[in-house]
Amino acid sequence: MTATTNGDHTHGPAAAHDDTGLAPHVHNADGTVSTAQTDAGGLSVSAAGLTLVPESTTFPAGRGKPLRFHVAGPQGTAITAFATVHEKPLHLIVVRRDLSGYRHLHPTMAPDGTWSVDLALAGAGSWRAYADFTAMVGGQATPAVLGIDLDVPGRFAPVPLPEAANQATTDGFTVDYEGAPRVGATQPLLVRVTGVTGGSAALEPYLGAYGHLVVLRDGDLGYVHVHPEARLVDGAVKFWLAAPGPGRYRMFFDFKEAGKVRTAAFTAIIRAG
Ligand SMILES: [Cu+2]
Repeated sequence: MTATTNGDHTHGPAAAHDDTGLAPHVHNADGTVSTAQTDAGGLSVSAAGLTLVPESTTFPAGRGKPLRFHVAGPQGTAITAFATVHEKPLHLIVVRRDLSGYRHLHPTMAPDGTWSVDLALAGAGSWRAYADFTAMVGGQATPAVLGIDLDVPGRFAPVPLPEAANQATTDGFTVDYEGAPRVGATQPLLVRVTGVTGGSAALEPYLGAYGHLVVLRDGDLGYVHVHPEARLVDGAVKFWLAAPGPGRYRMFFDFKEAGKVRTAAFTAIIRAG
C-alpha cells in the first residue's frame, strides 16, 4: 500500500481547507504519517499572489478600535470572494509577539472586500495578526495564511513563555492533552476538557469540530496548520499535527461549552529527530 487517506484520517466537512494545508503524506505501518513538507505559515504579508493590506496598524492599549484590511489579489484589487472554511470565510488570530494575549476573531466583510472587526489589544508591544482564509481567485480556491504586525505604543513588559505542560486551566476548566508532536511526521493529539465539577465538559460544536487548535512557534511566530477531526474520539477532541521544525511552541485550544468559547494554552517543546 502506498499513500492513502483512510477512514482513521478524516478531515470532516471542511475537507477543502484541511487538504490544502496538508502536504503530500504517507501513512506508515506504525500508524504515524510522514509528510514531505510542513512549512510554517503566517510569516509573510504576501504569498500565493495575495497580499494583506491593513488600513491602520497602530492600536491603543486596552481600548477597542476597528481593525480594517483587505486581501489584494494579483492585480492589486481587493478580493471579494472567499470560501467558507471551518464555518467562516476568514479567521483572524491575534497574539502579542511574546505569545501572550491570544485572540481568535471572525471579521465581517463589506461588499467591496474590506474586512473589519473591533480589536482591543491588552498591552503595549508588537502584536502579530494572521488572516487564515481561502480566497477565490479566477475561480481557483487559493488558501493562505498572511501575517502583519500591529503596534501598541507604551511601556512593554514581555511575558516569559510558560513552562511546557500537558495540562492547562481556564475559567475553572481543566484541559489535558495527550500525544507527542514530532518534526515532519503528523501525529495525533487528543485534547480532553474537564468541567468545574470534575466530569467531562459538555463540549459543543465550534467551527465545524469540537475544538479549534492554533499552534505558533516561539522565535518567529510561524503558524502551524492543524487538522481537526469532526467528531469526538473517546470523549476527546482529536487533531493531527506535524511540527515544521524543532523548537518551543505555544498551542492555543479553543472550545465551546454552554455557548461560551474559552481558550486553553500549552507550551510544547519539540525536539529534533
Ligand atoms: Cu476562526
